[in-house]
Amino acid sequence: MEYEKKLTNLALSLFKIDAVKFGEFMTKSGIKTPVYFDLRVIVSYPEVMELITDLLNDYAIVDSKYDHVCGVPYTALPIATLLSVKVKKSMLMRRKEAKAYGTKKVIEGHYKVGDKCLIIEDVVTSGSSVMETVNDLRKEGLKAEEAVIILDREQGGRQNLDNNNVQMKALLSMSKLISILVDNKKITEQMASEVKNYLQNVKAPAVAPPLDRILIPFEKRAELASNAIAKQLFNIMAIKKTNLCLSVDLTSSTQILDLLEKVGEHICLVKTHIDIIQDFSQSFVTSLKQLAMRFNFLILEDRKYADIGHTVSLQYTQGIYNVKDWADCVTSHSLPGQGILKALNNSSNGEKGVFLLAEMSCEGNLITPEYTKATVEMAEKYPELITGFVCQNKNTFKNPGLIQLTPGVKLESSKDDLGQVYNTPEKVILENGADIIVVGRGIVAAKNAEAQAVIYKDTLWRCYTKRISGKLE
Ligand code: 5BU
Repeated sequence: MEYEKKLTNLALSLFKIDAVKFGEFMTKSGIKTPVYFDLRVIVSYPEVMELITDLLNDYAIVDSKYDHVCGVPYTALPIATLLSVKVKKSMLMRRKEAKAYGTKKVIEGHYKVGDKCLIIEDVVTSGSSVMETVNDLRKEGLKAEEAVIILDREQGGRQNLDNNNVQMKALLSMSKLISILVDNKKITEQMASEVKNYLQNVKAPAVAPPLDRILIPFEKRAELASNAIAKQLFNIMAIKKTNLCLSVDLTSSTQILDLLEKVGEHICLVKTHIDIIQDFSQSFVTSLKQLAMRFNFLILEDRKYADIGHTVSLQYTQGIYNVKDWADCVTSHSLPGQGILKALNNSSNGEKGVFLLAEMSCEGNLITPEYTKATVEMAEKYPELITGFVCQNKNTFKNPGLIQLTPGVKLESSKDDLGQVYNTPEKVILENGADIIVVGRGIVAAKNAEAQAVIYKDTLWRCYTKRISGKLE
C-alpha cells in the first residue's frame, strides 16, 4: 500500500474507532472545542496499532539516526514497544514518578551518556508532554532532538518543540485529517470549517524553554545573580565583550604590572597567586587596583583557602597580604565544610565574592563526583557570597546567576609535565559550559603576550556567542 493510501486508511480508522470525534467538547483548560482526540482506545484495535507502527517505520523515521526509542507515557508506550521490536532498536521507558524505593530511576533501560533517543507520542497540542519526557532524558545525558507523532493538532506544538531544539515529524496534521474525512464524506464541509476556525483562534500556550544557563546571555544572567561580584563580572563581560581571565603567574611585580598595562583592555578578570611574588609591596597593590579601575576588570586571588573558619578569616583579612583589602574575589576549597564559607561571609559584608572549587583541571586529582555535588549544595546556603564555581563540567551546577570559571585552557589541547591538562576554548565553552576562561602560560609565556591575549579573547568570545545562539552543531 502506498503512503497516501495508508494515511487515508489511518484517518478513516481513527474516525471509525472513535479515537477522533467531532461535535462540542470541553478541553482540560475549559475551552470549547469542535474536535476531540482520544487515542488511548487504539490498544483495542491491533490492526490500527499495526498500521501506525508500519507508517512510523516506513516513512516517518527512515532518516532518523537514533539508538533508542522512548514513548511519552502512557498512550504512546505500546506504540514505542511495537516500533522498537520492529526496527530492532532498544526501548527506554520513562516513569512519570521516580520510584520511591530501590533504584529511584526515572528512565528504565540500558543506555550510555550521549546516546540518541527518538521520542514517540500520539497527539501534540502544546508539546508540553513531549518536553517532560525530553527533559528527563536530557537530565540523564541522552540526546533527544526528534519526536515522531501520530497527530499534530496544529496549535503551536511544533513551534514550541522547535524552540526547545526538538524537531517534530507528524504522520497526520489536523488539516490533513480533516481533508481526508471531508473527501470521504465522514464529516461535512461546515464541520471542517468550524474546526479550521477553531484552530486559527485557539493556540496552545507557549512552553517556556527551561532556563539553561549556558544559553542565557551574560547581561541577562547579571540580573539573576545574588552575589555583587558575579553581577559586576557578568556586566563587565557583556560590555567589554571578553570572558578571558588572565592568570598572571609571574614572580615580579613589575612584570605583572607591565603585562596588565598591555592586556588590561582585553580581560574581564585577573587572577593572582599573591604568595609567589618576590617583591610584594603595598605600592604593587595600589597600582594593581588602579589598573583594574582604569581597564574595568576585577581581581581574583587564587588563594584556595582550605583551613578551619577561624584561621581562614585571619588569612583573608590579616598578614602582609591582607587579601580582603584588594581582591574582589577569592577561591576557596569546600573541604573543611560550612565553617570556611561562614568565615568568608562574615568578613565580606556582601561586597566580595568566592569561587568555590568544585573540580580541578589536573589529572589524578582526588575530587569525586560526590564531593563536587556536596560542594554545590554547600554553596546554595551562601547565595550572597558565592560568585560561582571553579569547575570543568556544564552539569556541575544549574543556577544561571553563578559563574563557571574554568582553568586548564590553551588553543591546542595538551598537557604540561606536572599534571596540568589543557582543553581548547571550543571544548570548554561549547561542550563543558565554561563562562570565564582562565589562561596563564598560554598568554604569559607567549613572545607577544598582547597579541596572544587578543587571539584568546576573540576565540573565547566567538565560542560564547555561538553557544548562546543555541546552534551548537
Ligand atoms: P596555566 O598556565 O594556564 O596552566 O595556568 C592555570 C592557572 O589556573 C594556574 O594559576 C593554576 O593555579 C590555576 N588552576 C588550574 O590550573 N587548575 C585548577 O583546577 C585550578 C586552578 Br582550581
